[in-house]
Amino acid sequence: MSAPDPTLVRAYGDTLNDGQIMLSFSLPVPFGEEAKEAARQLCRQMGLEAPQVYHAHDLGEGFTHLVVYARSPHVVDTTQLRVTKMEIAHLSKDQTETLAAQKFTRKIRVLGACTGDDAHTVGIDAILNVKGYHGDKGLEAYHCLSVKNLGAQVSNERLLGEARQFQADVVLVSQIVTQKDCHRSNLAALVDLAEADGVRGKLLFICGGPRLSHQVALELGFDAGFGAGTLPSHVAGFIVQQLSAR
Ligand code: B12
Repeated sequence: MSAPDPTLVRAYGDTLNDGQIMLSFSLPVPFGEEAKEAARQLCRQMGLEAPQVYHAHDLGEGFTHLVVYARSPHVVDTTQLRVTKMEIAHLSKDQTETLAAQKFTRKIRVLGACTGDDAHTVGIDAILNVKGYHGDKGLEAYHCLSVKNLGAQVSNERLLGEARQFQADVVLVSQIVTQKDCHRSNLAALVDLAEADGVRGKLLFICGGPRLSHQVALELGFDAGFGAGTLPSHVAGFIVQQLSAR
């Protein structure tokens, strides 16, 4: 097989450069042939070729869930991509502890919460709880960190109030639900509130969630953002390196 051309990258389905992609979506159309044809027409309007409905499922109440396989004729030149990435080394727990011992005489105080209406605590717990995630110990296991986890559905006002009381150095915010972009508005509102309270520059603000990236976090006024698959050691290493540099 010849090497892929990085200037002409297409989606890969069965063979290199076949442009095949799979889409999953729901339509407010009752389950049946009309729903499948509506899905195919939508795909053609998106510029996709030869759409095939691989799966259709009756969601009830006049809705259908569909999975469509289709060919995209478009290409991406990956040599021209400019992506904002975290320019920081990934340290092991021991390396982070050693750096912190050299740089700080007290524990770094980390306050975490899942904010707004969001009740998904598994992500923030994976980062903070001592047991951690994927065999990687959580921030509570670090000697250099003192951690407080406020849990779910914490308002921005309460989070900043608790940050003041706890004398936090770092605020960790989890946003899992992204319906109607509520994660963006909620995170932006926290930054506005922190600025109004005069604490934005004094604390390290970090957000995370499966549909967040470092780039989006910076756009929203945060210091960093972590996405799906983040390990606690990524976050601990970032915190200690970032605060050491300040
Ligand atoms: C478990 C679950 C629930 C549980 C949550 C229990 C709990 N205590 O957390 C329950 C049943 C309560 C629930 C409820 C709902 N859920 Co739900 N839920 C899920 C599910 C299946 C798994 C989420 C999870 O635990 N992932 C595992 C963790 C480890 O991964 P993670 O969250 O991505 O976290 C990692 C990273 O993102 C990152 N990270 C996360 N936070 C942070 C924070 C910081 C600071 C950092 C550094 C890193 C970081 O690190 C973590 C480790 O790597 C997802 C689907 C899915 N497969 O993701 C839907 C999902 C998130 N839920 C969804 C929805 C819609 C809901 C409801 C609205 C359903 C309803 N109609 O009632 C409610 C909302 C309740 C509310 N008010 O929030 C949607 C969200 C869609 C969207 N785009 O917004 C999803 C995606 C399902 C779907 N496909 O539709 N849910």
